[in-house]
Amino acid sequence: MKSPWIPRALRLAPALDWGLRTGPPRARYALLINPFYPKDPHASFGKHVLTPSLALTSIAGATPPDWEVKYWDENLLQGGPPSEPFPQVVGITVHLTFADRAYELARWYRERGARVVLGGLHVLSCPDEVAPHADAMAIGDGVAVWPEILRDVEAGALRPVYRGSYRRPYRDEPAPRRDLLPRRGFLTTTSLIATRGCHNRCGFCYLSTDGLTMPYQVRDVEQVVEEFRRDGQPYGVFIDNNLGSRPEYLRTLCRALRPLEVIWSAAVTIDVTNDPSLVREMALAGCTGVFVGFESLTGDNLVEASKKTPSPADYLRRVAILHDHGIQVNGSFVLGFDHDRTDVFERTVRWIEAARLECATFHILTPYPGTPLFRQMEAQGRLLHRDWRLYDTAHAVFRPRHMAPEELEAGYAWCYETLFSHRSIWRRRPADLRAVPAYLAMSYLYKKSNRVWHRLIRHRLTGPVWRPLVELTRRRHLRFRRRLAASSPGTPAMAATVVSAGV
Ligand code: B12
Ligand code: SF4
Repeated sequence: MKSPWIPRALRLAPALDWGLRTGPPRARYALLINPFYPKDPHASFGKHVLTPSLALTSIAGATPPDWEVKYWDENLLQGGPPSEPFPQVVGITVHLTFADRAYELARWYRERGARVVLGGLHVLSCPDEVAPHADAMAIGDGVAVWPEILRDVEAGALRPVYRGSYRRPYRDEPAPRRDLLPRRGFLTTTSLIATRGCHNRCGFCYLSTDGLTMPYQVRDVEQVVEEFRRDGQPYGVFIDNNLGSRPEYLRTLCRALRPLEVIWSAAVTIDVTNDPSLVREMALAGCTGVFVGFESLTGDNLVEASKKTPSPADYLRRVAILHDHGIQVNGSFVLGFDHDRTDVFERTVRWIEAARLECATFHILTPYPGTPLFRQMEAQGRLLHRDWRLYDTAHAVFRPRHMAPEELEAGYAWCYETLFSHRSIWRRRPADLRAVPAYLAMSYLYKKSNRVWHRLIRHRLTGPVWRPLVELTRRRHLRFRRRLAASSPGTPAMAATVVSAGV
């Protein structure tokens, strides 16, 4: 299969000028960097500027007031990393797929006199690999250790390793510094997080990484509502692993969000539909879309992955409950489990069309280092290599049970190509005709505009381009909510009259 088009700017990180002479480090100035990663040409390029990760803004929130802090995201395509003024400390977040780029940046800044601190998921799972590239590593919760790291830099007493515990009360953490983000650079800067951890422990998930203890905790709903309000955006995205882990908390949160008259989306597991009255609360509070990890339509795959979830046979009915409340569903599917054969691709896409999921994302099963899945694949001699750059869920990095790695990759590409086709977009249109124009606008901007995304990103047009659609959706949703509130619970509401942004 021919590889889809991808511009250079989304494939290669900006070159570093190794000959550049910089000024002396400015005391008490910290630069926080989200490194570049190559984008998957099969998926939407727009997804990377939907909403920012909270890793660095959370660290920034914990920065002592006498320190200056700046945020730099290489994926916003604004050129090479900043060097003027030159930072005393550079904090870099490291995931396995962009670890190489993080190390390159670390070397560049260290050679010029900055102290480099590396943190993030990859530091937790592979500390021995990361250690030589850092002056200090933050393992676990960075918010807990960042102020201490900066104080130690000031005192000239930086230690090589800092361990942050996730056991501290979550509500005590400062709010992330969203004000540091370029507002026009993202569809919305309001990434929110209300809960930490998850009631599941799926064997392939990063939450089951060795050494990661993340007890389930929630922030006070008032804190979350205040963060949403303060950012002043009409649309927010909850990046929690599973916002519905504790249904009663979600209900309380929804009631507190309702007066804001904003719209939002969140990741939940499908068991959020156990209680349709909770789905109704979500809709009344402005939820226009959910990201659901269905993972697989084959029950045996879910059992082997230790995912506690309703039976796939019941998924259609459950999706309809969300749709009946005007909530779009973006389904996430993992391909390449041990019970998957080559028919999995067509079966999954046809099911998505039958369920009329407005959007879906596909992931090739990827054994993240430190997880039970990684240990299993390693013990069975099925890992193909340890080139972390390809552990991006778009490449087969292990030998699947019932197909060749090439077949898995080709099937993955076919799934995206089919799902993003005009035909499939049309097949999945909302049942309510009034919602179709907005659905098509969103779908085409998100799925069919890969030729223009790098320009929108580079010229900081992401926010302005999405804004009218988001505002239109918010207004439609307010009307929808009024009708929903007037209808009695249990009546399928004005089925899918609303289209959510982006997800
Ligand atoms: C927002 C998000 C995105 C955004 C933005 C990504 C980005 N890199 O900017 C988008 C939608 C673009 C995205 C894309 C992808 N994502 Co993503 N994403 C997330 C999500 C939902 C939230 C991240 C977040 O803000 N967490 C909250 C912060 C506070 O936690 P944190 O990042 O762990 O940071 C803490 C510590 O690690 C530490 N820390 C982190 N960095 C630093 C730096 C310093 C200096 C210090 C001191 C400490 C420190 O302190 C922080 C506070 O405690 C997570 C799931 C999750 N809930 O975490 C997945 C997640 C990170 N994504 C994941 C994946 C697989 C992807 C994709 C590959 C999926 C795909 N096929 O498209 C792509 C590629 C992106 C890439 N290569 O990074 C996986 C990563 C798995 C792994 N082991 O690496 C996760 C964990 C989801 C999952 N359940 O599997 N993603
Ligand atoms: S339900 Fe999702 S977040 Fe929770 S453990 Fe499983 S994959 Fe991870």
